[in-house]
Amino acid sequence: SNDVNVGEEVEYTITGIEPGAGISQATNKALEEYDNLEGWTHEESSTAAMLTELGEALDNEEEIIIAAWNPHYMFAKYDIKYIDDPKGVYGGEEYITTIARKGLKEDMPEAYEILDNFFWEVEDMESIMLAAQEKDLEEAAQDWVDENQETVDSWTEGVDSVDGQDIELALTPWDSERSSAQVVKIALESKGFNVTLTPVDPQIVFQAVSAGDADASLAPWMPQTHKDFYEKYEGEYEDLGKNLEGAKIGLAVPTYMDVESIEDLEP
Ligand code: PBE
Repeated sequence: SNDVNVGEEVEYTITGIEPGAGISQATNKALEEYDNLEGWTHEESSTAAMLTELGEALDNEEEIIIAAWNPHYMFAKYDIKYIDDPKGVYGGEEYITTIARKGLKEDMPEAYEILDNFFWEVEDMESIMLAAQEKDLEEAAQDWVDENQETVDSWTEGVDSVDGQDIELALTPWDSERSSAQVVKIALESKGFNVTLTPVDPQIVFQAVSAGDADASLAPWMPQTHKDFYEKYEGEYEDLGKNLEGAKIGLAVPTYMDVESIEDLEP
């Protein structure tokens, strides 16, 4: 409400996540672009720490402003809402895209085809992330594959098997990307591949695939979240197209907070 200064309540701090995340870059930009955020601090730490702080704030009905995104279980588990971003620093609807090193199509056409075919829905990814709250994410991914064999078959159908070819996928450390990588690992293994998953920062995903150190990645969020990295390495990798639509990043607050827009935050 208007008699409470939200800025003061949250100590003029936005609770962020890992410094290497695209959303952290966006939050740094927001602090520059919104005049009313002058003097505010972006506290970067980790996703786990942010979620802990969010849970504690909700338990105590305290105010908090977090860096948020979906697909993620945070919107199912906690009563939170995105706030408006009239300057569009966090973009609008995001998609996740698949990139491959140059030459993969010629070197490993079977893997290329599976990667090219891979596409799933927000609900698919989220069901693994939710199940992974109570078991290993690897196990949750295997369960999802078992229950969605037709979808997985549609990615591998007509693709020849190989005899133990090695393939390395670079991913980012968030559960969304751990889920997609794990599911595609299982699909590739069903066709005889030996799959290594390498979690790195978003920038390193692009660097590794561009250098040919990794064969492919399912992790880039576009058109905004990883735009700077995408453009920095553009032309040095191949974009195979969307593997998921309907993602989003932004700032979020508990629903009991009377804040609708970043512009509502007082300097
Ligand atoms: N995320 C989840 C990542 C990409 C996937 C939104 C936290 C990021 O900001 O880079």
